[in-house]
Amino acid sequence: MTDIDRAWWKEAVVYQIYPRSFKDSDGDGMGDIPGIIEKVDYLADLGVDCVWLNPVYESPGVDNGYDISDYRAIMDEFGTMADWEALRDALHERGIRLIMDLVVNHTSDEHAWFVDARSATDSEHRDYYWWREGRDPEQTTLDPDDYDTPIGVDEVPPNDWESFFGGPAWTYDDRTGEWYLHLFDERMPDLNWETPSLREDLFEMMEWWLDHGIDGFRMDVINLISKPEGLPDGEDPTAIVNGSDKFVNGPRVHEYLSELHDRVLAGTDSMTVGEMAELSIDEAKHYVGDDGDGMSMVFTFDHMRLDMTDAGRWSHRESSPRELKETMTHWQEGLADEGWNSLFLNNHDEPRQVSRFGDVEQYRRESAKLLATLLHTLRGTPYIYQGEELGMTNYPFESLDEIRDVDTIKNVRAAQESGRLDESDVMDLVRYRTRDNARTPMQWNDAEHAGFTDGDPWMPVNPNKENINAEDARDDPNSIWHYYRELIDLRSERDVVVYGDYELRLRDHESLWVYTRTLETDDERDSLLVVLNFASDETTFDPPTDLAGRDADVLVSNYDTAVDAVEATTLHPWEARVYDLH
Ligand code: TEU
Repeated sequence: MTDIDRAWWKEAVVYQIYPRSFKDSDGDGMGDIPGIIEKVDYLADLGVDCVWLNPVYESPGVDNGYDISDYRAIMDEFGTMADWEALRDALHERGIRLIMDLVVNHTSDEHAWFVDARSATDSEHRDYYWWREGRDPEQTTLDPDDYDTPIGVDEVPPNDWESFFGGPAWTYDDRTGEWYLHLFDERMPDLNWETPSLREDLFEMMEWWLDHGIDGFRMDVINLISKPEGLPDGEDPTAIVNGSDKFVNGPRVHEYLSELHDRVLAGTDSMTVGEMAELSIDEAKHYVGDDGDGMSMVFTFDHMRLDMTDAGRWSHRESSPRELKETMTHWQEGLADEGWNSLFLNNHDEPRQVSRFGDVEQYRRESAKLLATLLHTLRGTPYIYQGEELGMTNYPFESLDEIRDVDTIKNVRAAQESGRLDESDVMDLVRYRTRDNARTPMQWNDAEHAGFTDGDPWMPVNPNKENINAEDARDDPNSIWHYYRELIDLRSERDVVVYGDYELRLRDHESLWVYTRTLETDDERDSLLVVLNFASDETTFDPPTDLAGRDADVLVSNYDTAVDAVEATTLHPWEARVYDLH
């Protein structure tokens, strides 16, 4: 018997919008907020419950909006505050909530705080950021030639940390002769959460957005906000970037986030999802568990690292469906009793899921549907990244000139300079990995520029818009789009999809992923069986003995299937079945 601990954000399906690439309304080639408003009925038809909007704040656009110069203003290219309010209302009128991206590990270097901070060592906002004197190279193992300092400055940075975008995490600023910290681009300085007035300013900014009627926050790299005392050099040579063993889940992170929760979120019905690279289950519970910081759920990335070697993101190894099953099961089991998972296989930072985990060559439609079945029947909140519901694929990039993403450009340059990448494999890796795969324009129809814009799109449109686009998908009852609708409907009809326990079956099978979801309440026991054939070949499914022969019918499948019991069968390539167990 279970008391269901209900929450709207557990029951919701979230749709992620990357505004730059969703819909352009004014022909400048870049998506905008009025463009999103044109498409709110599309979202309502799909049946999603919540939109997560990637950053739309004022920004010079070094990292497509993750470099914010004013938290309380909308970027000109995206529209005005009045447009944003109209979007909020259009969504709310259709029963769709809205969560905003919260980027508070860093700002843009054009933010007024940083402009003031860098003006003098005793400026009012100096301590909103991390400033340190450089070190004498003689006293370190660092080579001064690796750093960009003016002639006459013979210094190396305060420590050896590296930026996620490649190169050092420190930049020398000749106005005051000190270095500032940036875990991402040098134009994205890290905020110093140790400064109480900074925290106060950030909390007020969050309240301001809640007062504007938003329903929660997606918290960007939120487990990086606390840096350790003394800013020590990294010690772990296998760390994802040098120093991450020191600044990920730093010493005061829970203190800050509890304060944020008590001060801003407590008593509101808003949701928070924390983006957290490098997280163990025990650590996750400190954020989302019963005695945690009150965060609703976490985005974790173990399953996004399976196809990398120890060399990190700019490497590639083949990973197997079984590894994916084991990794995601580890999180399903780990947060079974406390905490809550978010379910995703792609987002604006990752390649397209069907290209990465499915078979785009032979079984694009079938494998896209199988991946959808997985995400919508595991325990947790499913996220749909724009275009995923169409089975959009990676883009056939041919040269680095086509790449816009600062992360790809800088990391590739750094890897080439250090000799880690030879020219022959650069483009293979870029095509496979670049974040720009996710950022090509949404494919609305088969017209020029896929109906995304009347102007020149800021990123090229995938030529497969001819047969992968929203208009065709909506006309075809057998499309991936309609299949997503079915899964979303199933979630809203059956509590077991949201709240049921997950139990993995046939654990050792190489290509079948089989699990039950079971919900016991006072008056009933509801069970589903999910069977997924992660292979481009037919595969025999022998049900576990306790389920064999059980009366059942198939609720959702990507092939035509009618059964009245769970029986041994040969599954088609990428076949997915959700059985209703009677
Ligand atoms: O991403 C954080 C992050 O660490 C990665 O997912 C990132 O894309 C990659 O590791 C870079 O090396 C978040 C945002 O989602 C991303 O778009 C931003 O670029 C980044 O933070 C900085 O704000």
